[in-house]
Amino acid sequence: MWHRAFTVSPDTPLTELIISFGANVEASGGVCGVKRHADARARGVRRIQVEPHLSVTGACSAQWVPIRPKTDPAFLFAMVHVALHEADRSALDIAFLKARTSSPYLVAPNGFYLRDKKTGKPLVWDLIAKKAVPFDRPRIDPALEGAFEVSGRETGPDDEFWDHRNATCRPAFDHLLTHMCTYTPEWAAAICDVPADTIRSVATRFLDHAHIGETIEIDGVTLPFRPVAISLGKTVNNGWGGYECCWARTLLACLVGGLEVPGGTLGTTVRLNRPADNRWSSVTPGPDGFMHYPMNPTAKGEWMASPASRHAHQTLVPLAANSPWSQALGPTHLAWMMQKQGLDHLPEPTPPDVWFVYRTNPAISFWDTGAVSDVMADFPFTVCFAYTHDETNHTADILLPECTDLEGLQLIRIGGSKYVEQFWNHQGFALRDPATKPQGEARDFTWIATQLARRTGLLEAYNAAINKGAAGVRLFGEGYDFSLRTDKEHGIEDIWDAVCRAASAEITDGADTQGLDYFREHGFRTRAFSVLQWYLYPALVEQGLRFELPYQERLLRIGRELGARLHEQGITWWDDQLKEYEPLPRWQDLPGKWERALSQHFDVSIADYPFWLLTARSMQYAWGANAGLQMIHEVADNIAGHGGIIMNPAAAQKLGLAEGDVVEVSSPLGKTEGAIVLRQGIRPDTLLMIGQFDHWVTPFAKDLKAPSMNALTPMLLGLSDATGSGADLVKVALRRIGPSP
Ligand SMILES: Nc1nc2c(c(=O)[nH]1)N[C@H]1C(S)=C(S)[C@@H](COP(=O)(O)OP(=O)(O)OC[C@H]3O[C@@H](n4cnc5c(=O)[nH]c(N)nc54)[C@H](O)[C@@H]3O)O[C@H]1N2
Ligand SMILES: Nc1nc2c(c(=O)[nH]1)N[C@H]1C(S)=C(S)[C@@H](COP(=O)(O)OP(=O)(O)OC[C@H]3O[C@@H](n4cnc5c(=O)[nH]c(N)nc54)[C@H](O)[C@@H]3O)O[C@H]1N2
Ligand SMILES: [Mo]
Repeated sequence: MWHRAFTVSPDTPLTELIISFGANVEASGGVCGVKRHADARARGVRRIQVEPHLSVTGACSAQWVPIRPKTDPAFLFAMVHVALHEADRSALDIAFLKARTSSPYLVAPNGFYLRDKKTGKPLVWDLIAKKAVPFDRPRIDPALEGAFEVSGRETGPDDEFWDHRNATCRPAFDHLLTHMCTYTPEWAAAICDVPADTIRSVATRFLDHAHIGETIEIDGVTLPFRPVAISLGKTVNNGWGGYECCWARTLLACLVGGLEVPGGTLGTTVRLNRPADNRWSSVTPGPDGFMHYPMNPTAKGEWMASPASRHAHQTLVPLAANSPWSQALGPTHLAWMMQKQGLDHLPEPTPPDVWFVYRTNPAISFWDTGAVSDVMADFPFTVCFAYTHDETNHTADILLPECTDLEGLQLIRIGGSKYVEQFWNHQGFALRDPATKPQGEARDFTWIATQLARRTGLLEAYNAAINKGAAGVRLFGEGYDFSLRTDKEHGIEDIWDAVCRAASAEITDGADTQGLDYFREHGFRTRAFSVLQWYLYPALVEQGLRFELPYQERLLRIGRELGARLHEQGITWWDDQLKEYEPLPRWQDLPGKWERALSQHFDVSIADYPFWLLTARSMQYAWGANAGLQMIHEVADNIAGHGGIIMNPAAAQKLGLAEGDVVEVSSPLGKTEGAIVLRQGIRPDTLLMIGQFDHWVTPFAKDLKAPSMNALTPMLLGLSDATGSGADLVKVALRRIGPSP
């Protein structure tokens, strides 16, 4: 829920209704996603696509709801309102709310849970004994609604506490009821530019399809069956508003008991809550009956005052945790911004002595690509792995020509429940075996890595890391050991042969140990993976754990602590972000937040920039990576939406613009140009540029003259939310500069 990325998926094979807020799965879901959704449609699933432009996903959905950009939280809050204040309580899964969420926990006067003085456990009001008892007391019936006179201890940030005697406290669920009271469909209609009836009917359908009380048998185990799910796309779950959307999406799932159960909303890849091999093993007990989450410390003396990364992710974002993945989270743009100007009370920024670049092209893909390119051009020493000339490796001191995917050797883990829309009945390994000889001087990545290790004197550590599993499989286990000798250099095939043997052993519990030859002959090797493991619910029940919804007490506490730590250090530039640490999020004027940030920073009148500019994935393009392939261009050209700036015909007519006209699109930051593509499937106040183009070096792609929003989208502290994320959208103006060529 908290880190807002793509680790959530509907249980597409079983669900009946998917409400998608800008999740463009028919373009972005990969082969599996597209197949799963096609199969689901054949089964009669209904998908409602809520987004400002009609994506290919919207085009093959049952309904398209053209919402105003960045107003999704209002729509979702109104759905919560309908569930709580318009529907009968029997539409909700009360048993799930009582046992699997924080709904019954009593909230004390300062906003933290009321706790048992002796054990520190949160208290609930037991309707049977008519008194407050610890949440985990057996055979109780905890109240969800009402106000109760209770005594106990409330624990705030930094070990602050308050003892209460006969204080009036209400359960978290009751606080939720009050909190959502004013967020009616009529209220949301004005914000989202969507009729109240449409919002109400989407909410009602969601409740109607939830099948409260029904069960389904999965691998011999009876589980709840709740075939409704909500998915969020990358412009919705990122940037300001992301917290509100993720909270409301996950809360709606909880209200109908549809979180981590068949048909409902599921997590996928484990990124932060280690170990990552299996979702069940990431479920361990944390405080107060909730799952453990490896929050970065915010307590006095434990908080990381001096950041270990250039974007200070552990310092600024407790939720980023500290797994190998965590560096990719947090406000990564701060690292680029600070190269130009440091931030008060953080260490003086320094450029990297050596910058390694692998499979990324930020000179095209990042925000404010002009500024990013300037910064990288100044780096003292840049090394790029490369298979083609591109805009980022253009500034490299050394290029290491690397095999493409068809030329290199690698054993890859497959199956299980890894990645969005990827849930399998099997798991195991597949071999990527060279289909052709490398071109020119290109070398296999394994060879390059081994040489770098040897020539830098890191060979022993490098081999030891491979033995420990750095190549994807640990080379030793019970009854087998294919560890490489650490003191010598190993060949590409020797390394992968050992990995293949360990993989065979891992998958057969040590019975088989065939190597590379086996995989060359068979291609892959798998074993059964129980569908039961798609769902966390059984693991939660077994350990008696809950989801911390609706009320985010932990977030409130760490937010206060983080604020205290930052202020002790004199840092006030993160104050806006600190406000996001609310136990129950409130609506804030998000479109206005963008408009204010842009007009203040660039000192412009935002009325001069009347359009929202958005972006969307193209199924044919893998980011900007294959934009250099003629064949991809040919295929993409057959799909509507490519090659220009998507605009609504009515809006174009007002400006005297026609299909194919070349226009200049300018934001307060910068300009680009392209041809107008007229489509009814976009709001009149919105423009869209598909993908990430603007190439000026990459062969072939540079001749496409396809526009990108990235030169127009600024990196602004004010547009970074508390997790450091931002969204790909900006306000722009249009000016005709020529007729269609
Ligand atoms: N306009 C716009 N910009 C966006 C987005 C958007 O929707 N619109 N989306 C954003 C998002 S969510 C993301 S994740 C980023 C992604 O942006 P990036 O991470 O920059 O991804 P790519 O453009 O795919 O860059 C991959 C680079 O790796 C190279 N490459 C590919 N395969 C290999 C290989 O086997 N070996 C080597 N050595 N190199 C290889 C390719 O040539 C390419 O230059 O873009 C962001 N930027
Ligand atoms: N073929 C292919 N697949 C990919 C990728 C790829 O490059 N190529 N990249 C992968 C990666 S890294 C990522 S991050 C994912 C991204 O996958 P998605 O999250 O599906 O992202 P997009 O396709 O960019 O989705 C953009 C959609 O969001 C809508 N949108 C924009 N702003 C708003 C808003 O304010 N509210 C609402 N409701 N909708 C809005 C747009 O109309 C558009 O339809 O795709 C992954 N899959
Ligand atoms: Mo992404």
